[in-house]
Amino acid sequence: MGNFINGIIDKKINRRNFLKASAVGAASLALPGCSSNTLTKAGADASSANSEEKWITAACWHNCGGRCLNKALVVDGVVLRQKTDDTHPDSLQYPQQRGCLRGRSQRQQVFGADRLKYPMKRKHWEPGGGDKSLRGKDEWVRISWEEALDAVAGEITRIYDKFGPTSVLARKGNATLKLLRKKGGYITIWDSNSEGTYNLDVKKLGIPDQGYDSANDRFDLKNAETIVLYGSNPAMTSAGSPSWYFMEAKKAGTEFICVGPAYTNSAAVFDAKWIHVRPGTDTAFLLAVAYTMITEDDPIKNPIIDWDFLNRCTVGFDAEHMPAGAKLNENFKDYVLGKYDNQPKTPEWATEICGTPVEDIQWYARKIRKGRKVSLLHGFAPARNRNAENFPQLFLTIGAMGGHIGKPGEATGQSAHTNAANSGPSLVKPGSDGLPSIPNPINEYLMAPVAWKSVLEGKYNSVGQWEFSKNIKDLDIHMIYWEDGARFQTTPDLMGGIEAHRKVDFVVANAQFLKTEAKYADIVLPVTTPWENAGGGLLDGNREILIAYSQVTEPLYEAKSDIWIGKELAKRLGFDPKDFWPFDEKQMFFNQIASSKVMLEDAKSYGPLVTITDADIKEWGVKGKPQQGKIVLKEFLDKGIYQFKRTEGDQYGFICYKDFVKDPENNKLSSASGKFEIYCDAKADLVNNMGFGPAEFKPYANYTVPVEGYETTFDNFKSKTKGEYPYLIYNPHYFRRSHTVFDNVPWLREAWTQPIFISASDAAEKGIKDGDTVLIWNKHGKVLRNASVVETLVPGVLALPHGAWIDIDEATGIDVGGADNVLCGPTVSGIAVSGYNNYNCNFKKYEGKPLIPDCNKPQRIVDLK
Ligand SMILES: Nc1nc2c(c(=O)[nH]1)N[C@H]1C(S)=C(S)[C@@H](COP(=O)(O)OP(=O)(O)OC[C@H]3O[C@@H](n4cnc5c(=O)[nH]c(N)nc54)[C@H](O)[C@@H]3O)O[C@H]1N2
Ligand SMILES: Nc1nc2c(c(=O)[nH]1)N[C@H]1C(S)=C(S)[C@@H](COP(=O)(O)OP(=O)(O)OC[C@H]3O[C@@H](n4cnc5c(=O)[nH]c(N)nc54)[C@H](O)[C@@H]3O)O[C@H]1N2
Ligand SMILES: [Mo]
Repeated sequence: MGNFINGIIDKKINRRNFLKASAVGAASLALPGCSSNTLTKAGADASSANSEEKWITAACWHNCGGRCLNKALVVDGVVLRQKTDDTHPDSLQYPQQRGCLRGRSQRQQVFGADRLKYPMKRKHWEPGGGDKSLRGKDEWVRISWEEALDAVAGEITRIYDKFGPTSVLARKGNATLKLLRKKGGYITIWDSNSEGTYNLDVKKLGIPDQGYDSANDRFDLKNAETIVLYGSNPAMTSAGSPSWYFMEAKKAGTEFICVGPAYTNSAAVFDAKWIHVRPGTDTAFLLAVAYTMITEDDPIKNPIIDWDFLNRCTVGFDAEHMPAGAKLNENFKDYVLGKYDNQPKTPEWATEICGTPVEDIQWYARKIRKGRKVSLLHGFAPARNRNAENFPQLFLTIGAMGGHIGKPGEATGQSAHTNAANSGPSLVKPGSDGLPSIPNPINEYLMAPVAWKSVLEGKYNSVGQWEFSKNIKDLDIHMIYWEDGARFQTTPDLMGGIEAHRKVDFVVANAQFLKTEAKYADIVLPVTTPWENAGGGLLDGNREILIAYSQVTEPLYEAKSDIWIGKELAKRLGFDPKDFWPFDEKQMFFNQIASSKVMLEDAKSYGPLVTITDADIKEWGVKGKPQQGKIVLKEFLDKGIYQFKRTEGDQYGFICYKDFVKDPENNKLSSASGKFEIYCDAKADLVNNMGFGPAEFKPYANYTVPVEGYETTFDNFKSKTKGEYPYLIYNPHYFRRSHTVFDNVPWLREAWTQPIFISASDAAEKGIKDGDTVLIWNKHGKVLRNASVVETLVPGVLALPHGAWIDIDEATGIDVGGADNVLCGPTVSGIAVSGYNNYNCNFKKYEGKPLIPDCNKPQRIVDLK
């Protein structure tokens, strides 16, 4: 039986495969820009005495929820080995920033056989499009940079002249896209991605922007009797030290509860009690928790609700606490008790939806009662669902009912990504490169899940960003420019996206690999990775660190930086590159370092981080002024990191909302009332006015049936007749990759498969065994994956790891890569959230040709004609 931790079926890293993979890595080192005897050096003579050896801090730049120190051993220009943080001894107070297998495999990514070597165009492309239906399946032809840049500039000019800036769609990137902004701008895509419905301007509820840093810092964890990890899986999704911090609390006696559809790695590591909740049904679960708290509470005999907290710090809980000027004469408590819809939100009502046993709902409600020290920590996964618009407010409401806010050991807030287990303002902050900012003059957004539908239909709902009101406009996209990111692959409705890509006149991508954006483009411009970039750069991560990386290798093959491409295109578009890049990369890096900040002893203000002397400025040949900081420039670059020294009990500890909870009148929150808004007209108006979904969101957290979610797996929910797509499916973020990055790396493919996780009972019903090839499909698309049959998943729910590269078999139309967004479609409601975790599907054992293991599948390497 497979296991949920890594989906390993029967695949072990064997010595033969390891050597094979290493050989690919070594062979790929024989590149222009590296010394000619690279292969011999890498293969046989690594420790030769007269070689020049140097450990260089190498960027580990991915959006993986960690930020670790990565060093590369460079011998005569060749990377031989990697290591991680050994700049100081490891301790809990002052931990090393250690990398994971992904970071440690990075040389297989940077020097991968799949790196794009030359500018290229698809064979049947011609200005205006050529045969557009061939996008994604045409042959590639090598072209010169001259030809590529002329062609791209030609199409940009033609399309802007003929159709204007609103005919251009672009997303993510700050080099070549600057030119498009100067040309008049472009329409972009707005995506709720990481934070889901925490993007609905939760400041109006009194929560910090997007919910970030709303819990306490790491030294406070063990003050909790109970830590709830709510839809959060730091052991998989927050690399670095967060799991260690939680483990210390565990050792100190803190009990852990994990809430969600799977018994996660984190639940296993912290030996948590697992509360089963189907994905996308948290509102039902939490309403029943509220019902239990309300009906069991007796201020004298059985105090569960913290009435003092509700009185002082919130508005809208009940009829006695309504905010001034409330538009609706309804309150949360009476809603929960069923006063308005004759449906009390009992555990028996909820269990039909969320699947949580009644006694577990009650157990949870009693656990988080007033007076116990409870930290309620949420990830954003429960907010990445259709109809999860009430999750932020409801999670807050429950925390407030128990009074678990703003005290040692008590928190109600976010714990995920780089600030998992450790909330608080940054103690060290990266500076700015000092380049002039060139804003996009067009303030138009396609909402991500319906972006491709909009392109195909020629109409979109222009709600703006933070303006939010329905406004249908015409849309006529002629060109797509992909610079950074993988925003075609990572946006819902990939199949619609392919159609949209085959409709427009021109698609261009800057790319390191044949990422999906490049695969479906007409012209692909090969770009460098941060290991090749002249100058170097800074990377921030958790609140205590700032990493400074340097160039590890010369640019590979003909790859160029995005900035170089930007400058070359600028000339061809009649702009002066100096207007965009008035100085070089070295000066940019210097500016970043010089303007980096560190928190001062008063634990409020910031001062310069790095000490810079006149001699440094001279040596670098840059413009700047000397300054006094906390670390000298050379040491910063040699170590590659500045790590703020914390000690327990220091002045940098953080208890979110502490001042507010002590004295609400003099420390108002961001909401209109200055308090936590359990009733908030602004929230309801904002969600309902966007025009994406049924206007049924109330000013308090109410239950709404999702447009796609658990209920829609039935034809008839009342009689429990299942529908055409009777399963829920969600996308855990996954060890093998950072989103789409590393998907092609052989070592990581061996370490982790890309399975479909299926519960043992569902698999048994369908006669599916571990490792069988399974077809998963819905009305949006079809994918094939091998089954990993697990006991750790709620029945009726499948888990498809996020980020695998789409790989359409053109004969069958089936994606054999297992891409999440083939199945996650354009169904929207509310704020048009990207609902990655509650869509519907069906599955069966595949009768066609079985899949070969990913690690035996050829990498996506371009065969240039
Ligand atoms: N290895 C790796 N790490 C990553 C990333 C990556 O791609 N790979 N991506 C990074 C990024 S950008 C982000 S945003 C974070 C995401 O970090 P997380 O949000 O922690 O990651 P997820 O795996 O989406 O969700 C965590 C767990 O929540 C549970 N869950 C899913 N849906 C629901 C739901 O509807 N309700 C409840 N109660 N629980 C649910 C599942 O058990 C899931 O395993 O990860 C970061 N870290
Ligand atoms: N179905 C589904 N979809 C999801 C999610 C989900 O859970 N389910 N999760 C969502 C979340 S939380 C997030 S944060 C997004 C992430 O979405 P993206 O940000 O689109 O994903 P990444 O794979 O991190 O994109 C990195 C890409 O940028 C390229 N790149 C890196 N550096 C450079 C550079 O210097 N120049 C250029 N030109 N390119 C560069 C890399 O090669 C890689 O292709 O995905 C979202 N999409
Ligand atoms: Mo994310």
